[in-house]
Amino acid sequence: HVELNLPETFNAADYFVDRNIREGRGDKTAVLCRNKAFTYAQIQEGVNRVGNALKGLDIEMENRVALLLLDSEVYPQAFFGAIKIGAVPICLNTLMKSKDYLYFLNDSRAKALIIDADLYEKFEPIKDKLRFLKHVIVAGGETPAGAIGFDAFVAGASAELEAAPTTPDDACFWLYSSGSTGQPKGTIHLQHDMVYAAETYGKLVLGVKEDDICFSAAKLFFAYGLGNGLYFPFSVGATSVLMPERPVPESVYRTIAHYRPSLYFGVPTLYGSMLQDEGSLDGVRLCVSAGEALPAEIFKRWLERHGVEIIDGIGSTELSHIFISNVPGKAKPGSSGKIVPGYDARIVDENFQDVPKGEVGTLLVKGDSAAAAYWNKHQKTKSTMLGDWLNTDDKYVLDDEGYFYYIGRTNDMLKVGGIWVSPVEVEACLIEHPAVLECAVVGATDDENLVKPKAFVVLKRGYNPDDQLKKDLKEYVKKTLAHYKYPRWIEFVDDLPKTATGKLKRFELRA
Ligand code: 3UK
Repeated sequence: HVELNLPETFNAADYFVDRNIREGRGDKTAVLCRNKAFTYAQIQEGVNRVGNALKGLDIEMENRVALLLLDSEVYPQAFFGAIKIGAVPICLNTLMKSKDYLYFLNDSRAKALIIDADLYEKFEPIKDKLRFLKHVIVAGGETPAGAIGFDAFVAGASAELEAAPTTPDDACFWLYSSGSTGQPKGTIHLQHDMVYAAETYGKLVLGVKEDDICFSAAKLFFAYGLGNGLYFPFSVGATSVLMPERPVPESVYRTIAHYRPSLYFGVPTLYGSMLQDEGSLDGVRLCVSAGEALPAEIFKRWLERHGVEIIDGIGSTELSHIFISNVPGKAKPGSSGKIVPGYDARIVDENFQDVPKGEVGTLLVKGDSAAAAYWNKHQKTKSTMLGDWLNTDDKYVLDDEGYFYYIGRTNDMLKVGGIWVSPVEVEACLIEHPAVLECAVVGATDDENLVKPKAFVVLKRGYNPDDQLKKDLKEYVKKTLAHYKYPRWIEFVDDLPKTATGKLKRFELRA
């Protein structure tokens, strides 16, 4: 356990933003984005203006403010602006569809939404179905009728703001977690959680320092990206490169060449595709991977080509960030590494008894960056947050040297490009297609040994099992669900393997 000794009145925006100014780093570059540099003093001014402007809309302590934003200098201002007045920002995944946002906004009862103009078209179709949302603030582009323009919103507000008198244990921000089937769960993080993750993984594993430049291809809406691109650099007055574009090899290599970051954060799928593309890593001292297991092969090829290690570590939305990790110089390819100082782990059987060393079991983790609860999901909260311990629903095995190896999930959920995909959701979508009688979705591995969804489909009578239909089915899922969820392979079958009681035998399809 790492002691934080935070004062009784504590506000994370004061800690991550104002403290940098108090400690003399006001002129240091906090954010680099679209060829512009923003100092800590400028970010602080933006934070204060956003906070005051939200207050002007009657946003009070504990009210939720949803953020649907691309990575840019607006993000830290909106995020910490809300936190500074004691309101609670919710970082929403920008890759989802309108109906997902309808759920997030109604489930959370967010009072205000700060949305990027480029994403507004996803909000438009649901705007009359929102039961609690009162204000929509649009950043960049044109301001649609009925919305408030972000620039005017902040320009009209004071640049002076004192932090709300929150405590270390007050709600600070939410993320939606989808690590089990069923609806995503609003995961409530407290004011001290980011501090704990920064003091442990951030400082003790990454060794993040004031002169570092962090660049996370994983976006800020992802718990992983939020640490990498925001609160790790801000915890020490370092610089963050924020890239609004889609993270593909071309944009990532270009951004690295342009800003020469010292720390680079990606997910395995992106490392795999970057290996197939031109580009160099000059200036990068360390690469980090999380979100899903990094295949040993990618680690080796990367080291060979770029001369830099990729440090794989496992984190979760519930724990805020990484709690088991490799460390620079001692990475074991194919392993998630060792427990991060400040955290504890156990591998247990179904009765929560520790398994003998070398045997597979469920991973429980303990650490002070864990979420307090899931919003409105009491049963899920109780089955996941077991007092000090948190059930990750991951299967792990420990070797003699204390390295943890990822074996798989205890449920059927898939990690695709580092993001959750529920096979049940993809099946429910496919079954709505007129040609589909029955279907089952499981994870299959691609050439790079990374997991992608695969669908087994039983067709209704009269439909031809040809390539055109495969294409149609893929397109159908793409346009209905978030793009990354579509099945990369479709196999037509005559029937699906079932138990005597009619339950789908997914494990047979996986084999
Ligand atoms: C899986 C991994 C093997 C694992 C995350 C870093 O991924 C993050 O959060 P999510 O809530 O998912 C958590 C689950 O993803 N996983 C993550 N990393 C690894 N499996 N090796 C890995 N290195 O199933 C875990 O339970 O989306 C990652 C930091 C913060 C995060 N939130």
